Amino acid sequence: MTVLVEKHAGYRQISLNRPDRLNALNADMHGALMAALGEAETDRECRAILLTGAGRGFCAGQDLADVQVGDTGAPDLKAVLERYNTLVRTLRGLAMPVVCAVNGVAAGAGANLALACDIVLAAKSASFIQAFSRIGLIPDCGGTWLLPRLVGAARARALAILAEPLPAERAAEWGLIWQAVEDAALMETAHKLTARLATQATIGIATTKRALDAAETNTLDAQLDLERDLQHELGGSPDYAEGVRAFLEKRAPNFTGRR
Ligand code: LHQ
Repeated sequence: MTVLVEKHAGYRQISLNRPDRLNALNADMHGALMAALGEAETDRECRAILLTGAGRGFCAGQDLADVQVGDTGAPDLKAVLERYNTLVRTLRGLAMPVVCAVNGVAAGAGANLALACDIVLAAKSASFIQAFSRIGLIPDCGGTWLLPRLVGAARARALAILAEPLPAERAAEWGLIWQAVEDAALMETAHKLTARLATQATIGIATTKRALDAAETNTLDAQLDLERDLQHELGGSPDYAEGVRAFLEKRAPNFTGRR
């Protein structure tokens, strides 16, 4: 099984599982990961996802043995990239928060899949490598879009061109990720965070994700209108009513995450 799924109360842990290849992605893993995300989305009890890797690495990107340049001519990278693009769009568009626990090296597409998640934690021994330039490619999986937005133009360029490993602690200092955590504490921290998110106002969080992504291309004017409209929608949600009631009654809210 190239992807493992564990069900927890309110959320699912999805683990990339080709540890002897540092969880490099092949066609089978793509299919399994898409299926796991699809199943999580249709499970009404699932309100958050925790993505991580089995073994010592998070994900070494594309399995390069799968896209070798052989006697039959150049491989069809367009077709391969279509699969990645679908994966990134799906991850980004999930109507629930996605926590990524980067347990070891995250290289190439593996790094950018992690960065496409909503909240990224990394073990202090982990590192992020925009490995693409080492093999004559550009950062894909949204890397050229995400990197400058997360760390600014100067750092994005150097990361993309130099392909040097960026240690987790520096990644956190630079704002590439949310937090670097002691190795031994990574999974416990990630589980606690995901379990907490699974009890929150899921539709509100999903809408926040949508609004933040839309802001990347909107003017302030357009964004103000969008915020007004989305807030209006949320104003009719059971979780908003419960949140306000709980505040006024000085108790913890009991969100359902449902429309
Ligand atoms: C691997 C891989 C790997 C196969 C480690 N493939 N076996 C999209 C579309 C189309 C085309 C191409 O690309 C893309 C997007 C991309 O992701 S491009 C970037 C692809 N990834 C890379 O270039 C990273 C390649 N890996 C590495 O540079 C190193 O493995 C890193 C720096 C990640 C880790 O280094 P080490 O900790 O020293 O581990 P290692 O290199 O010894 O790897 C362990 C094993 O895993 C090893 O196999 P072996 O049989 O010798 O034990 C590697 O060959 C294998 N492996 N990455 N991407």
